[in-house]
Amino acid sequence: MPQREPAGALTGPFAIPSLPIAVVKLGGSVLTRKRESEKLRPKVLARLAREVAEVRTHRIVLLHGAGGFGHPGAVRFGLSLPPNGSASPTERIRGAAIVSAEVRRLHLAVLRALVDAGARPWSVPMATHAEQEEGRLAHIDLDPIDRALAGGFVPVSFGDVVPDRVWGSSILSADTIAVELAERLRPDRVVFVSDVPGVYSPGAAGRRHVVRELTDEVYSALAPAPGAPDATGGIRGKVAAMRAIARRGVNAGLISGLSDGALSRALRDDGSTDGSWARAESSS
Ligand code: IP8
Repeated sequence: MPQREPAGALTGPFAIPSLPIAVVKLGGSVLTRKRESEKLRPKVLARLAREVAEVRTHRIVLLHGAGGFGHPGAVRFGLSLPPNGSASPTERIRGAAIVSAEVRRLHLAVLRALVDAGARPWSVPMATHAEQEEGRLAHIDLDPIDRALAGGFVPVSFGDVVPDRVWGSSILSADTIAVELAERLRPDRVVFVSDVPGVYSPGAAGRRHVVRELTDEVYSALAPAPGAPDATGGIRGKVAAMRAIARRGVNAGLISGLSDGALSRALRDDGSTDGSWARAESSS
């Protein structure tokens, strides 16, 4: 599928080589200890930032999740749900402000790690470029991502609390941003970096194995996951996003960021040595 050139691409000495685009989402589960509030994994973050900085085959658009900096608060204040009687509007607004501030602490740590690794990150917070309606994306302006790419930066966005026309505010997952980017930028792959080596086969407790190919059948068989607080659907939500990306004609992979070099491998060649992949479907 032909890639779209960023609008307003620079010319002359600032012209950026037209490499293919890859969207990479660093999951909150790998950057943080998701069950504990606001606990970064600094060594993992530094290594993943290096793997991103060393990419020479693609222009990277980077996303990251909220992990322990966003999900516990989002669940506590019910920000993925309609406002209800249990929290007053003022409490919900205060909750949104707290979660928004905490997620930005993680975002700053990601930007710092990328700068330290020699990359050129450019922050694009979607709270000022997106709007939701009853927890679903209603509008997103991806021009700032285009402009950052055209300027030679690595645009970096993240799952966030965003304005909601009906609920006041709600949660926008970076997985949803990834689906929108697949549609808009036509990257040659979207790589989700997680704390697991792939999607485990549904129902195979005890002798779990990683499913290599993520089909609609695999998705249907996945049960909603218990465990760490997750405001945006956990592994099932991620597989839904990967299937949506594949339907847009783009390969989507899920790999482990705890395994040294797996991200670099996922960006090389056809990228599918590790993890689980939803294969691009030919779009008509
Ligand atoms: O971790 C969730 O984003 P995700 C954003 O990409 C918040 O699903 C604030 C919980």
